[in-house]
Amino acid sequence: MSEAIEYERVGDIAVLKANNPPVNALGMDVRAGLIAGVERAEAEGARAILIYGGGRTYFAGADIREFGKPPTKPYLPDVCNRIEASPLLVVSAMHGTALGGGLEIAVSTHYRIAVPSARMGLPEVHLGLIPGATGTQRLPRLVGVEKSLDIMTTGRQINAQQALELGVIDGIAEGEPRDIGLTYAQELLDAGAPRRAVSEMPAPAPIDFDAAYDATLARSRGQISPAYCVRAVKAACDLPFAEGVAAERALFRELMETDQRQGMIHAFFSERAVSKLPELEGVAPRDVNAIGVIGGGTMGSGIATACLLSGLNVVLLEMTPEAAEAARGRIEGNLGGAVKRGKLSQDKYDAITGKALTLSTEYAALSDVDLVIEAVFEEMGVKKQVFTQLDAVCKRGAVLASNTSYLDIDEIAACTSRRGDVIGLHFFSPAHVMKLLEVVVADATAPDVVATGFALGKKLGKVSVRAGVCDGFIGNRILKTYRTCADHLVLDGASPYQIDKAMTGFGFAMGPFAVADLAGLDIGWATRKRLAPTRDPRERVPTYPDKLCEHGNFGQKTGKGYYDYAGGKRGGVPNPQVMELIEAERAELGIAPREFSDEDIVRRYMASMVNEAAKVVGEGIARRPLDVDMTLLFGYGFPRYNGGPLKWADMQGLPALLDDICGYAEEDAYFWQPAPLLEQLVAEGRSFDDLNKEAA
Ligand code: 3H9
Repeated sequence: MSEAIEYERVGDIAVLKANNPPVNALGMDVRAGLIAGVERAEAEGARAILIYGGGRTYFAGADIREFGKPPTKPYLPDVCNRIEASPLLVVSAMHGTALGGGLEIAVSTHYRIAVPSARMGLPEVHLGLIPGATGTQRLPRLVGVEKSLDIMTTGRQINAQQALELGVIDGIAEGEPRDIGLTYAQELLDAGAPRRAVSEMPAPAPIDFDAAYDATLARSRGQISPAYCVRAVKAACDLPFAEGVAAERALFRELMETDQRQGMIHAFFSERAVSKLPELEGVAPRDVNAIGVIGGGTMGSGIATACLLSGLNVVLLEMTPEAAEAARGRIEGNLGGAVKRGKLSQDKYDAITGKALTLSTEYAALSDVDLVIEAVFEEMGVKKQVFTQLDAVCKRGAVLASNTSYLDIDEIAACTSRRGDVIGLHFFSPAHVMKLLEVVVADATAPDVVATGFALGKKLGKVSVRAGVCDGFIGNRILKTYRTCADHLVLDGASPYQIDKAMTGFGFAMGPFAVADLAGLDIGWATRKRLAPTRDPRERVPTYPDKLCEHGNFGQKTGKGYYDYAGGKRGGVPNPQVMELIEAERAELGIAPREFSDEDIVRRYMASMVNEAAKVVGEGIARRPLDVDMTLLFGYGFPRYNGGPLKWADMQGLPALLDDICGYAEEDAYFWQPAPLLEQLVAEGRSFDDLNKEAA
């Protein structure tokens, strides 16, 4: 018998305990162990079988690490069917998270009981898949088509109470899973309860599947697996069980071959790998309980909100009592939003605003905080003043962090007497919502300060990425390059609207021009002015966006930018002045506009992003390609199903991308300088993912 499933006999009941930490994933040994356990129970004359998970959870799903490799027997759907086919009474006792294949095993057993904290779901869509172990055939028979489609197409988890109400489980009981399972199984035996097979239940009533398919496809912004769930569930209505299972298997296998599946599984593992850095092994973070935040604008208030929501005490420093009050208003507004969304109770809100938050106008108020984050105006002189003050008032060992989005942290650190304590913690706005945190490590930053940055990120529920110092770090540096590519496309003939459409077609939540309107066009304007004195004369920089700004059109906040937001239209309509300004600039520069297909636009835009990303990795600003991928995914709206720019590049094929870049360089050799790392990988026949694996 496999060690992944432990066998025990308690009276008439055979107990199968999963022993495959950390999450009892249904790898080959577990699958084989389940079948062997059922066979042994039958051979030994047991009357019932109890299945439960050792450690922290029931089965959390198929073993994702096996995906993409040749499947090995016994296959999970066969395991599910074998369990259900047993003449013995089979009971599941669930705790932790019964997800994907785990829930599919559970609904193949005849009765299910769970502890109150148990959660369950079919999250396969988040991996670019559908439930592929009979879940699309069994769950609709159990709870109906609409409810099961909701669970499958969203991948959301339900709690034990909801599962009970839906009929996914039969009971809830407090206690250890083994104990509640044994008690329940014995009760069922004593009551002479019948064996109950979901596959033998009548086929569920159909719905308008064509409409459901179209609606699901439209909702998923280019991701195909949710719509495949609809097709699989339709099979549950149309076909006998066994044929439905075959149809599900065919759809599952089809998805297994897609780039979307590869992209999403890359995202799953990278999201977890991103904060695992060899340099942090064995390095303990410093204790952080009280946080100082300097500056109470949108960013500072967002950072303060994130910290307060995670149970930290915050001292927020502003210049004047009025500004401090305004900051309090912003933070209370953010927290009030969390109460409305059900993320924060009124009691907690009262406690946070009453005690955990202090506002001050005196630096001395920061003398006792463990970590301070400055979020003041992006100007080196201002930052230096702030850090000089912090050096004077903060206690020894306090971490001094800057939220700058591009300034040199080494230079900021140099104005203190404690360079090792200085780090960049770059949040994304709104900081209490956005998941990304760039942890920017300067030359002298001490390892335990880096560890503290990552520990804080974890506490705040962020995806933290290590970045080195350069203008814009990982994310904004790459953004600047693909934005420039978009600007060049506009000068040469595309419209901002066509580019936005092409990039939302690729899967971005918004195109670059709509994003600029949201962020405020004055930001790019200020950056262009800042960089103008040192700009290389070969750089092509359009001037029409400056003209928009000169007329006070800063995007959404002024009602007009690339789009016109008059009439309260959320997405806005194209601002007619924009094309006039563009055409005038093209005429002035003597550019004859040419046609770009949406595909051309995507290809160039992505090539520029990949090329810059390869430079960022090659220069060590990002340690691994996956660090770039997670930055773009969690901070810049990159579609998860494309994995990240460098995973996407691998899937496209690096030689073809490099060829494209070299072709574009014939038009503009300055902008399209191929990244040395990209050239090297192509020459060696390797991929970005090879670099990820080498760094693991
Ligand atoms: C499926 O079931 C398909 C079937 O329908 C059909 C098949 C034919 N496999 O997240 P954590 C690892 S698809 C392998 O940090 P938490 C994870 O990488 C599957 N490994 O813990 C990490 O490793 P490391 C459907 C897995 O407490 C460690 O376990 N199921 C798997 O924050 C701890 O994970 C899912 O999609 C796995 N299935 O969260 C569930 N799951 O320490 C995916 C986790 O080396 N999993 N690992 O970095 C989750 O959502 C969360 O991991 C879970 C625990 C909620 C379970």
